[in-house]
Amino acid sequence: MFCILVTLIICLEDHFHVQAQECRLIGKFDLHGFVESKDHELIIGGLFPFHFRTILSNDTDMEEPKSPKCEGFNFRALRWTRAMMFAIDEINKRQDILPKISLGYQIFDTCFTISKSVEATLSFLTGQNETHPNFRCSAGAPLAAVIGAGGSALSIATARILGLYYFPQVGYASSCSVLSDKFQFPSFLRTIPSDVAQSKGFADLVTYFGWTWVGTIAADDDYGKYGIKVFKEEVEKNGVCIAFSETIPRIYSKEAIDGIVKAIRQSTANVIVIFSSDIDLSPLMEALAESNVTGKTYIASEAWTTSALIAKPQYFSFLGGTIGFAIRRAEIKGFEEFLMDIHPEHGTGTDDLVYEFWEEAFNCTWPTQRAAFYTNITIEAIVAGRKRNISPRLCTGKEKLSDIQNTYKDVSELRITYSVYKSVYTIAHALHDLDACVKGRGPFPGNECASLLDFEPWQLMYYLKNTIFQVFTNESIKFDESGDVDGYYDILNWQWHDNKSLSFVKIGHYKYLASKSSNELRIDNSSIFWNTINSQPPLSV
Ligand code: TCR
Repeated sequence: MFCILVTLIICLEDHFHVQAQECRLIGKFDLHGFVESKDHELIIGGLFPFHFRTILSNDTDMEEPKSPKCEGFNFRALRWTRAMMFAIDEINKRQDILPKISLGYQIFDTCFTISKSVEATLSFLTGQNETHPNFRCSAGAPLAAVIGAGGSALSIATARILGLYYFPQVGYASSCSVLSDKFQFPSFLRTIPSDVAQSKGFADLVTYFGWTWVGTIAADDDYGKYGIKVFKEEVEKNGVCIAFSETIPRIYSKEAIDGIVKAIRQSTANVIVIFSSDIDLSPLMEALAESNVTGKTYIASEAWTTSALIAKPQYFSFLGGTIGFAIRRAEIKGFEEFLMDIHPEHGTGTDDLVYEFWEEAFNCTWPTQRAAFYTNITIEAIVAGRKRNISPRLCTGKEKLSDIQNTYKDVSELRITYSVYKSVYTIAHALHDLDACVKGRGPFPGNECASLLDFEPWQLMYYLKNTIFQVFTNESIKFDESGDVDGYYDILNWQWHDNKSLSFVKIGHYKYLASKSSNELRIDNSSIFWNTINSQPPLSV
């Protein structure tokens, strides 16, 4: 992009007889992603964390820096991505939304890191790779809007760039309260409620049970820090005191984790509020499992309430009885079949994510990728640019998804997945409204309309902000002036059945309407499982 810009500036400058400078390409992105834009008229961009982290490399100043590779396959994110594809498919088949055009997608892996998300955003805007659409030059399919980027820290970084162009971005999981600030993030909307609602809900919950002495733990990112900040402000109004306030480090540190375990053990507070993503939280849970700290009740923020990374049987002795907030859930008809219809050899052939999925899910190695590493039991190697452990077993391609348990195909708690689905529909409805504009009665200067295949990003923004629609659940979706939806949460309680399985039992709900400043907490006390000696609500005073 810079190169093109510089060239343009040079042209202009030349015109004014200023001396031209030379321009050259610096650095190259290395993005993991895929695109399905053939024969489509408009593209929707997507950002998903297919991997949990980037691999730390010891870069030196002696060679050209490279974009890091990623590791740790995230099955849940693949399910979210498939929800985006599913929704696009559905819209393309429907006659009542955008009947005249078909949508495609372009999706990148954020690896749960800011740097990768920013790389991908720049790619969206510049279309650096030839096969990628470039919304600035309308050859090929233009990019209409972007969905993502997962965690708030990533969305904040990408929204700052997209905001410069007023380029529409719809978040499906970024709930941090700062994203409501339209001075900073003018082109950001989301289908997940702002955490202001959740933090207020936690405060109401704590007050409801009469707890006045609680501990807090936050992930070291915008989500954790702002979530706990608002929670503290709210509870302090009600006279609740904070017993301790810990932060989970971003980069694993045994001392820091042990310090948190110690704080939990030594504190007399029996109720602990944790605002963190499941990924950041898992080392702490691992340490708690080893330390035998019991008798505490945890309040879970939405990001780990139903996570398979945390809701493990081996954690139940100390995590049973957890109470968590969860965003709306839906059963999406046809989605399970769509999820099951995945195979490395049935795709476009270029999509190594599906190969990686298959290898991770079945703990085998795809023959063509493995060839060079035939003999060792597990060797760390670079396979298709990825550093990972290689299984000695070869995949046959005949493995059956129906034979295994896997987070990817688990459709029992479609919440963020449903939010992704709604994000796609938000964009489709806005595009549809844009197209329905009646000539001479449009909202733009001179009563102009925008044209579906050649609009400016801000023109779509207008329609996004004003769109109101219903999805199959009869949920009605509309955005307030901050780009936020109403806050609604199911309140779930972790219960154990027959010593075998864990279930998330709905024990109530919380509603918060920012516009009306109204909130409603409903709890059915009798259905709660408390992990205390007398099975009564814990005392934390
Ligand atoms: N908001 C978090 C990220 C997040 C998440 C999740 C990540 C949410 N829910 C579920 C993984 C799974 C809620 C944020 O950073 O804003």
